[in-house]
Amino acid sequence: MAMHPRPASVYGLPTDIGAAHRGASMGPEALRVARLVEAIAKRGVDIRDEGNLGGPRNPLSKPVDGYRHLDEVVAWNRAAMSMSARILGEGRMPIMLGGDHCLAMGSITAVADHCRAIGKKLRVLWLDAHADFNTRDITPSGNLHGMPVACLCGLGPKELVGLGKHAPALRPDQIRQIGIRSVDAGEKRLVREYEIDIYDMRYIDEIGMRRVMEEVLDGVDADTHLHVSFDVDMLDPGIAPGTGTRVPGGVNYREAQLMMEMIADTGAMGSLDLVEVNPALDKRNATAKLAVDLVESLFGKSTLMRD
Ligand SMILES: [Mn+2]
Repeated sequence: MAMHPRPASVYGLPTDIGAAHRGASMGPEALRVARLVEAIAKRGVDIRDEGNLGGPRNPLSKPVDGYRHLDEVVAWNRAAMSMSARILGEGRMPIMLGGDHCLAMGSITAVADHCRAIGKKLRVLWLDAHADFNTRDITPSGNLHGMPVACLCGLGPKELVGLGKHAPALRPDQIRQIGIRSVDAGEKRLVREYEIDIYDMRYIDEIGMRRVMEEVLDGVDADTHLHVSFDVDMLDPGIAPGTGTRVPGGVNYREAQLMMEMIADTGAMGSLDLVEVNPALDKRNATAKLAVDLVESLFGKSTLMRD
């Protein structure tokens, strides 16, 4: 497929409102310090930095009725949804810098509304160590960054399930999860019930990343909007230590590059989340730098000798 780099706009959500550890609130600056915007511009993309949005501070309170910080999470997600919707309305690609992964509810709801309005197919690639399919009844922690996929599929508090113009925002068959290796017991039952398409680490080990990505991208065409929701904890903690919920045995450097290159080859990426970079846990900004390196590949920089 021909590559036309589409214009893009970056914005940051400096909050860790849905997470157990503080620090993901520093993610947007860490990614800018690692020269994210310059790296994308170097790919020939017309890119703007819209700066950071504001929102309620993290009160560090206990869960109430199974949810921690629900009102604050709703406020941040409304901000994300409006900004992503505005950027999509300008014909540009929204790149949301988290922040923790609960913010993908807002960004993806905006994308889902946009695709419905213009009649495009939507596929969401959820790159993560975790399925993020918890609910109030099964969550071990009450942290909303473990619940965004469930909420997007209609399972969750009405304020989040009903963020956008259409609820639920997504059908389970629009989602592909890759890199998964930590799923809570109740969550396992739910993802089976909802038939979420999960490419876990064992499957990646067994059939290899190339075939995994061929399956993940099967059917993607010029009429498909690909949303990439990239939680850096998908990566092996040995190469990406700067994140709050590290799980051993993640995607390695070459596998990650191949994923990004194969996504770039489709020419269909229409929106991107970069979440869970936590500089307080990082080593000399290595995780943000690696994320930027992978984003360059998402925007078509090949590590091979083909171009
Ligand atoms: Mn996640």
